[in-house]
Amino acid sequence: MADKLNTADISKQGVHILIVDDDVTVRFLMNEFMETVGYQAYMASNGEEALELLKTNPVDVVVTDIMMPGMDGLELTELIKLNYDIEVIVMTGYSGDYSYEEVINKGASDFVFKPVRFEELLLRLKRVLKERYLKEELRKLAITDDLTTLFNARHFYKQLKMEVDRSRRYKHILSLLLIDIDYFKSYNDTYGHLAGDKVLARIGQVIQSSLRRMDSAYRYGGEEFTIILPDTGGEEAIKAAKRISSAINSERFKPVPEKEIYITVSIGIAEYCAGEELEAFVKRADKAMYKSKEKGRNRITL
Ligand code: GH3
Ligand code: MG
Ligand code: MG
Ligand code: MG
Repeated sequence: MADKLNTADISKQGVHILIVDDDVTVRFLMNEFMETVGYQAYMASNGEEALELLKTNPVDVVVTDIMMPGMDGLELTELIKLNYDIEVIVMTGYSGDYSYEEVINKGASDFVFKPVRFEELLLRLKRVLKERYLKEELRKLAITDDLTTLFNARHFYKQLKMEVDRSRRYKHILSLLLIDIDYFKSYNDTYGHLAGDKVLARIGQVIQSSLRRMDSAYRYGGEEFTIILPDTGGEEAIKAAKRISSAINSERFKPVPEKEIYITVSIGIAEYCAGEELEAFVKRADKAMYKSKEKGRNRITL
């Protein structure tokens, strides 16, 4: 973790800062400072211009003046926090017109007094960037399955709900794959749980690399995986299932030096039916998967 933080700190080309101030001198001095430090900087002379810039540019942190003609820094902060995942640092005068509390309540991560001491701003910026990085890591951790690095089951239900809603609203087709490893208990019993874990991890990678760009894969349970296939009907889903199944089949595992083992999977497919409940949709994929088991395993059932 510590290593990664340092790397994040060092790779400054990746950091994009937007400076918003109606004072042209402040704007240009700040811009020069950011570029000296190694950050990529953009400039805007008011809130409206800043919002326009944000529409087309990737920005990590906005450093905004508070007193500006038109939209003030507080309103800008509020709008940014409402619409983007961007951090805001507010620059305020000593006049006392705005309080620290007000600034933070609008969603700003920090504030600095004007005239700005660059060393102080840099320290605050670094802290905000570090928190942003940690927040992102935490978000990823919460949706990732450790062993396979696929998404986890919690994220599966969230994404499936989103796709089902989208499918209902726009009448898009949608398919779901449920994949279960065949005779996995006997693999564990013969070669041990750790060897089994290695298989799961590799199968996770194989599944991930067999996906099309819009598809997403999840570890649904112990040795069960799901794949959401947006804009995909049953027949297309069969093709995807065949591709994944044969990619898994061609892997060779060596739990002990003298053995080479291949793994098969049973797959169930369901195409979303208009009006169907989420649970019923998943259940149909599960039923189809059990049909594949009944028919002798290493099968695909729609
Ligand atoms: P089937 O062909 O009917 O699917 O047989 P199976 O043995 O694969 O199925 P079953 O549902 O009876 O057992 C699943 C097994 O998967 C149980 C357990 O040994 C194994 N398993 C589940 N989660 C994990 C895991 O995280 N790591 C390892 N190594 N094994 C797991
Ligand atoms: Mg001003
Ligand atoms: Mg199972
Ligand atoms: Mg199984």
